[in-house]
Amino acid sequence: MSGTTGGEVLARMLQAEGVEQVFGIIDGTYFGFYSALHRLGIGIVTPRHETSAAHMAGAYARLTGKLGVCMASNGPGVANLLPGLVVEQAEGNRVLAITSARRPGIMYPDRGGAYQCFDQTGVIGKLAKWSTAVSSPDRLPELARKALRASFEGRPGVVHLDVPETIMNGKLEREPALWAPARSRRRSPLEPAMADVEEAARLLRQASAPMLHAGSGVIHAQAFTALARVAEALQAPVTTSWAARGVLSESSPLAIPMPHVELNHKVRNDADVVLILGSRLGETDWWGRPPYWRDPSTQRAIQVDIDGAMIGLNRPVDLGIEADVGRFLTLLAEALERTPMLEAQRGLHGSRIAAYQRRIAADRAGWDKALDDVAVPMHPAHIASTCRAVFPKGTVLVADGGNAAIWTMFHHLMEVPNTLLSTFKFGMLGAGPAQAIGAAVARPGQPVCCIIGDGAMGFHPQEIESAIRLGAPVVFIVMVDRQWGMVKMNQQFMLRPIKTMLFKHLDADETIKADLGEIRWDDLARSMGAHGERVSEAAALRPALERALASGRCAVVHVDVDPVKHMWAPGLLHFKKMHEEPAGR
Ligand SMILES: Cc1ncc(C[n+]2csc(CCOP(=O)(O)OP(=O)(O)O)c2C)c(N)n1
Ligand SMILES: [Mg+2]
Repeated sequence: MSGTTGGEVLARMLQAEGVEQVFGIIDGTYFGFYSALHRLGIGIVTPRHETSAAHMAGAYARLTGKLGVCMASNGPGVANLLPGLVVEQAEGNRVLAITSARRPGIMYPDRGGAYQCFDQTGVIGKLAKWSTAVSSPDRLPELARKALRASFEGRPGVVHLDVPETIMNGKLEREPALWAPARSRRRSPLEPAMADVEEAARLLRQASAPMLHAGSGVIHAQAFTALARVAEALQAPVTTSWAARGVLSESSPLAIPMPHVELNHKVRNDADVVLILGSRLGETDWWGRPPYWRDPSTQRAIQVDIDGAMIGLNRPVDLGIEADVGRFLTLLAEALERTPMLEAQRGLHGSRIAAYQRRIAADRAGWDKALDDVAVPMHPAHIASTCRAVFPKGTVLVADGGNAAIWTMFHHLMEVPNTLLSTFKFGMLGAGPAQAIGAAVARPGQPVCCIIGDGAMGFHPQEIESAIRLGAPVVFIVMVDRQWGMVKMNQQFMLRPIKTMLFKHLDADETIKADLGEIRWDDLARSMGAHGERVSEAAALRPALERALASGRCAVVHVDVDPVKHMWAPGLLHFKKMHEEPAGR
């Protein structure tokens, strides 16, 4: 007997990977694991629902570039973990889920009637990148190495290792040989071929209207500086996926913020050469297809992705490059900077950029007219605008909820890269509180701002107590319209479109189950030890937020918004269109 439990082996392997935090709820079935984490000085961050553990790990991974590890116990714990894993896989965050399982002899396959038991790898295997059950103590290090490799290879996502309670808590026969991470994985990032970098530089330089499109891959590669260098050298506009907003600071004249949806369509149609970076061009990028993007026959596409399976997935490419986006951008920047652009070309690009900037300013002026509305209850446009004035630059913002998230997106400006969290691919109401706490763990000592709908906040309000217990200074701003606002708006158009257009809303008895009762979020917050505020007037919002921030602890600001104005969020027609198959091929 070695005296070492399987759980301890796993904990040591995570320590060797540099894991500093694990998110999850404790259970006897993996005491061997979490007690070893504790002994080794690895933080255990405990939410009050397993799905929160997955979201915390995902947010932490996205903000730090590290591995996000979550854990859950067999049966109910894993069942509760599932929605979080589905979302984190869709969002593409690097999450390793470690779960306990019942003893091997009764679980795979289920003997019938086993307690707290279901086909965990069967279910998670369907939704994750990789999922395997450890079949014997001897194979634990090998399978854990495979899980770690899967975590770091290809598009980030969810990887799952299922470990029977008997292995988690039982002593191993022999002390296992643990390999350092670099002994079973590549050491350096995937380099692009220089010939491809030079070809990309040539195509982009010769373009009359080059553009860059960045997805979350740029965030995972933390390639913000290299991206800015390339955009600058080419004087090329940069569009992004919703999730990658701000990879180029939106204070740059080259940034085309996503809320300017029509302008995004225009830029994507003007461009004759497009460099696609760490993006699949999925549905929220309008599939890279006409009429939202120029026809591929007249627009050349260079696509760079860490995952070869993403290349040419939704739009054909002229030059596909499987490489680390950060390394590619650095080499491309060097190539472009070696031969500076001719003045005449710079002038041409400059006038195109200036025209885009005028459009951005005009859109913004239009949206900001709403800020003149000081009626009570508040116009929802005030909230994100006031947050920008109150929170320090670079504060992580979490946007959750239907129209609450839309209003937030249109009135926020992403000045610092990688400071925005939401579930842009999945639109998962209620992920925000856990993401916000994960962000606070990732950026200790910094406040986090979470703007959330009253429907969404109702999914996981218990995490206010987690924020208090963990000392996470999250300020939750709950937009209270007492309805499932986004869905109600859609419903009104389905039921009585003309009346909706004429009167802006239907009568109370004309909609179906779209209304909610009131929860006093400020009172609820106080009951858990958080700071609470309630505001209905625009002028009172700023001082309330300042008090919330100054409290230095978790705070909840209940903001009453006008329910009708709240329903008329900007850009709704674009999102409706986005759900339809684009006309062009
Ligand atoms: C978990 C989950 N359930 C259901 C939906 C469908 N849905 C999308 S928006 C929405 C209404 C959101 O209401 P609320 O959070 O109050 O935000 P509001 O639109 O009122 O600002 C619903 C139910 C969803 N996106 N996620
Ligand atoms: Mg609502």
